[in-house]
Amino acid sequence: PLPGAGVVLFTGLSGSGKSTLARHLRDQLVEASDHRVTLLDGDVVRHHLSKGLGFSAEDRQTNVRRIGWVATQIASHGGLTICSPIAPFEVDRQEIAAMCAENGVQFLLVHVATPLEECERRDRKGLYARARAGEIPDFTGISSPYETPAHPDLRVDTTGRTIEEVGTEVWDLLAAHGLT
Ligand code: GGZ
Repeated sequence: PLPGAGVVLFTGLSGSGKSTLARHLRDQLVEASDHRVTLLDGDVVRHHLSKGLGFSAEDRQTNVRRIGWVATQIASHGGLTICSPIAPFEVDRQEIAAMCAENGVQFLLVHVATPLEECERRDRKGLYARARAGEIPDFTGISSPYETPAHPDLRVDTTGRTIEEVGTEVWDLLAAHGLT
């Protein structure tokens, strides 16, 4: 595998802290070593790469596999890609791992395991309240499943912790795999 190349996938519920952790990691990597880092955040991806897709199981699968494919392409040419979709299904996460393996690309899975109660308490965008009210169908954790990753490379819960604290654990994981 190319040194410093890889795919880091943050998976977790809406409001778990995935995007914040992903951005924090990107900033740290750029600052530390000017890594060629690409951030594929859930929100941004859905405005570009996956525009028009919804939240049915099939559309999520398409979304997550597209992210995985792009991330693997970038990494196979020496880049480091950080992705932060919810990626609620084990089979899709495994598909990304398989794509990486086929291309000789390092893959790290980080489960941002902030519990539903905490994500719902934060409800930064008011989406949980709307989902509870039945205004958003197929909402992850409420009316659509989230399959807990069985063997992530790292599991972190952001409840009561700062991004810097949790970020250190993520950084150490990447460092241990030669990605910093
Ligand atoms: C889950 C939804 C939904 C439904 C809109 N279920 O917290 P956010 O707002 O900013 O991030 C969530 C984002 C999830 O998109 P992903 O592409 O990451 O999902 S997946 O990996 O499952 O394809 C949330 C918002 O979109 N959102 N409707 N029904 N999240």
